[in-house]
Amino acid sequence: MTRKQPQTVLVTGATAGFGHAIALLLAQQGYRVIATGRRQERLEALAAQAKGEILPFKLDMTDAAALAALPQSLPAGWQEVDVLVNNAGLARGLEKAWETKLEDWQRMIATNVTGMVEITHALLPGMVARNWGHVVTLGSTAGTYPYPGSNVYGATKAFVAQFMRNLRSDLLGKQVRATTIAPGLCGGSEFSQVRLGDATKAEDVYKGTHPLLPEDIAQTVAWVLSLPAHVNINHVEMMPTCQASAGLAVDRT
Ligand code: NDP
Ligand code: 8X3
Repeated sequence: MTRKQPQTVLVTGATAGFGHAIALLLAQQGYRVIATGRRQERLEALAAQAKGEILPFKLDMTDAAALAALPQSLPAGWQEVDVLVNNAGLARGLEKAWETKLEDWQRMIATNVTGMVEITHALLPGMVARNWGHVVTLGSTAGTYPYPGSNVYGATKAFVAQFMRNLRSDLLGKQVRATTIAPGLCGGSEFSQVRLGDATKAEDVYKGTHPLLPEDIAQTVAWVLSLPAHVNINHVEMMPTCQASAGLAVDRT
């Protein structure tokens, strides 16, 4: 199977962190990139900065009507999306389950689960009809390894991992690939600031560590896309060398 060139990629959450780095790298590599997010001015700045073609397209992942209107709402010439990078997402809070705000749980589910499946539902039929495509979704080590305060965030990422495995099952026999990328500790993005709502606390998360960086995630996305069309990377779990699973906890009180 020969690739159509250039490929059109839609990246969600391209205004910051991973999505920003993914959009820049893919544009530099010759992909036509549709960069989405809520902060329009950031999308414009990204397009201006890119060494390649980036279309800024404002999109709120909690706006079901806007997601359902895809791909027809994209400008002419941009409606055949070959690659969807489901990156937009967030964590809110690190409290124990009974101390959390319900609205934080609702927002994580609305963005990481509902928005992600709705945009996939909108774009996947075109890929299948053209028999060409790739869906790459950002999971997390939090979807596999439990930790205190992860409660709903980790559960949304477990949903991502299983949804993507199930997509692979449905896509058997189609030239449409499905990949989860599940990173661990990653700095250089707004993730901890959004989660904790406090710049100092967010900085402390990475103190004394050498975390993954958004560019590492971007390179991983570029790698899974670049492989020959018959190769599907199902799931990539990645951590910095300063991080590892530390076993089960025991209460000795
Ligand atoms: P950032 O906070 O830096 O970026 C998140 C992006 O998601 C922003 O561009 C933001 O855009 C977008 N976003 C959030 N809510 C919405 C919404 N309602 N509609 C549209 N866009 C939205 O986080 P990261 O880059 O670190 O995280 C990216 C993904 O990677 C997330 O899914 C996260 O869960 C996952 N991840 C992060 C890890 C980390 O340690 N950083 C590790 C493992 C996974 P805007 O606000 O402009 O709308
Ligand atoms: C982000 C990684 O460990 O903060 O998904 O949950 S973690």
